[in-house]
Amino acid sequence: MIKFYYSGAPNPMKVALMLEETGLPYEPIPVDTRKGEQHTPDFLALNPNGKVPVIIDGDATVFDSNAILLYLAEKTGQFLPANTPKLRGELLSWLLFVASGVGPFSGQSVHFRNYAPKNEYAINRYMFEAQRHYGILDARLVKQKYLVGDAYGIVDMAVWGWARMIPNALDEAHWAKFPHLKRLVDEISARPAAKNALAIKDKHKHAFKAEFDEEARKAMFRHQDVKVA
Ligand SMILES: N[C@@H](CCC(=O)N[C@@H](CS)C(=O)NCC(=O)O)C(=O)O
Repeated sequence: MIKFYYSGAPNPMKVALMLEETGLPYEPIPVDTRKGEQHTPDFLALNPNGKVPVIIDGDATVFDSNAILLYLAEKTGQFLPANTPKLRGELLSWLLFVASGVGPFSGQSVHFRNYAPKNEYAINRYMFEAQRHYGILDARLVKQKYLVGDAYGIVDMAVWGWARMIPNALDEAHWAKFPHLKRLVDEISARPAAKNALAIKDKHKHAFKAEFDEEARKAMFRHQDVKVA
């Protein structure tokens, strides 16, 4: 049974989607990042980066959401394009584009728009970059139904994790700029696996802290208490 360390945030949710899509048996284990559970020695032994998601599968411990997607796809042989050099190249390029661009810029955009002291320069930079990345995905989806190959796969799942949060990273009105991406996100959100992924915490009665109070800020924004610059 795979152990799945998770919260309801975008990166764990894309892995939840993949676990549900594959039908692999898994045990979800809540990590309440607003209470600082990601910084305990036991959790850091699984992921020294102190973030969710993580999975344990037998003697394999895998952290970082896109690595986990690829691991599970290779384990099951599902949600991967045909194993040709052309499609393998596209898979790696687009998966890492999501990992290194879409996720981090969206995350910083959410942070500066919603949590940081108001800084117009930072807000504009991260919204610009998030919007630019989503525009690249949208342009690709004009030409093809899914991001890699001709079938739904792990890159689509990786994008779903973040793109469904576009109203947070940009704002609701920005959806109008990405009609093809919206079509993909809506299609995935309608799948039973996506509904099950988003319902894990209710199904298992996992109560995550709802308030974003001082404890949560200290757990998640540790730079506030450390002078680096
Ligand atoms: N590159 C990592 C990023 C993971 C990440 O940022 N996870 C967030 C939730 S989406 C988290 O654990 N935040 C808690 C914290 O930063 O303290 C991945 O893709 O898994």
